[in-house]
Amino acid sequence: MQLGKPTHVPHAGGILKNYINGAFTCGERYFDNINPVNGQVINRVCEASQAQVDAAVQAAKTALTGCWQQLSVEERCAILHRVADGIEARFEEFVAAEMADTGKSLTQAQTIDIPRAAANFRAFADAVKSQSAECFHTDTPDGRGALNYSVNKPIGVVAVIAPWNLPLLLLTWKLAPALATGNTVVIKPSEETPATATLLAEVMDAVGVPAGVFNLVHGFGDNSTGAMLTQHSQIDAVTFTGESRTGSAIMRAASAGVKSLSFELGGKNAALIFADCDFEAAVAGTRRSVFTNGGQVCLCTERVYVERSIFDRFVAAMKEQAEAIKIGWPTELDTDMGPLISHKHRDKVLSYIAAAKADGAKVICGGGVPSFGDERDLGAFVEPSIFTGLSESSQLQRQEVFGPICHITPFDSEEEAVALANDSDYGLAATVWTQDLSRGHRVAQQMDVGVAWVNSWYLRDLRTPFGGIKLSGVGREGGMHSLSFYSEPMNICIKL
Ligand code: NAD
Ligand code: 6OD
Repeated sequence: MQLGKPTHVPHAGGILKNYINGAFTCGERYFDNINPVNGQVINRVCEASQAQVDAAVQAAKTALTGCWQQLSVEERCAILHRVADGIEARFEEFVAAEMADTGKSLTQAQTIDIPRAAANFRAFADAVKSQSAECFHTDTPDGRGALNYSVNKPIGVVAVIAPWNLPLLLLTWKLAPALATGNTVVIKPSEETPATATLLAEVMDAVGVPAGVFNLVHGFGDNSTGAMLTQHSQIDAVTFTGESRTGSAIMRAASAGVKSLSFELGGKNAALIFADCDFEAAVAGTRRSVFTNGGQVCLCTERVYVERSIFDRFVAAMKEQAEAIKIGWPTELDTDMGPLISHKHRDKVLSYIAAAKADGAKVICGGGVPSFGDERDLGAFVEPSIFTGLSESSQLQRQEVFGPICHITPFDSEEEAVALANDSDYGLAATVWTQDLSRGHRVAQQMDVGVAWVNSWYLRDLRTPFGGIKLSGVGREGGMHSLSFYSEPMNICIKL
């Protein structure tokens, strides 16, 4: 992989098409794909019609038994490794497209987003080869017994609906295991980030993924391709990453067909900083967990709880760190943070800042919009912002903001810290900073979340269970958990 400044945004000034049954197709309606750095149109996107969604689903249905399931696991996995190779071969184009759509920094796109997309294909292509089946010997009255065993079958046609924050990473995190286990798919990327999904379709085409196995439809959620997929009678499962409210809407839409569902939803994640932590590591780790991707990662910390004896020192250190974050052109190697995804999202984040101020929050730093004196002033930037002084019932402490923001609150005991962290409608992730190993285990295990990190953040192993509780999700993916969601075990009983 080459690291450097990408110079060319693929399809700039052109059209991003749907990919249905092995062919790139336009349609009647188009929407603009906007660069959030300066508000300029990057390219136009074909919104798929109902007829195109139907065609995509039908193609997937036909390809399911027509070709994909006829391949051996080895053959399917070899194709998925070729997809990973194809992403790596066009690495710079993927990086440039992801940066243009999201405004995320070059460093992040090069070190997290695009490498993880290739890694997702490799991980699940390899994992599926070790998928286990069950086998039991069952006693029978005649004494001869029976052999019960299970075979893993694909669920069928899977709709993969993805968000905009880590577009290709999160799309492929669900797409790769769905394909590895023998399903065929119709994917719908976010309307905010259509580019890398389109490049992925080009890779699928180039490496010989059979027509109909992978289909891409562009569009919006409500009254558009998202809703068409979740309501479609021939879709067997919906795997979704996005807002908790959207998850509820999809659950309602999918209920008529009793479809299998896997949801990764929002978070309001806490960091617990104990006085016995490695102070410098805790500050650096919390800076990362709050501000990575402009706070637009579902795992980002928005609530920081700090033991009172180090509270003032910690707040001062975080202020220094936040003020040192370089906001600017995503293409520059020393840029830490680009804009938010859109002006609409920035308005939402600014409304939380206004509410926090109205609730009496003390602004430690940020709280506004930076000024550059150039075209970036037309972008969707927000300053890294830190607040203190709010009650736990304030809007900022209850609702997911999804921006470069945190609130810091002091605590006096371990019990209080655990209670504060768990007092949330969400339950996705938590971080615990302490050098007391026993406390690390003890506190982590008491967190009401799907994943707790001790002395780190977003350290991922793709074999581990990943998902949330409460409003943060339904089900688990990762390693065997993904294989299990995307397969239906069937029982075969042989009378001996
Ligand atoms: P979103 O829910 O607005 O949109 C996600 C996707 O769903 C998009 O493709 C959108 O077009 C589609 N969609 C919207 N309404 C739909 C409907 N009624 N039917 C079908 N599809 C519909 O989310 P977003 O704004 O793109 O992403 C940000 C949110 O995602 C945040 O809440 C964040 O926490 C969450 N998220 C969670 C995780 C996780 O792993 N838990 C990961 C990433 C993002
Ligand atoms: O790393 C992952 O596998 C994952 N699902 C991350 C989710 C990030 C949310 O924005």
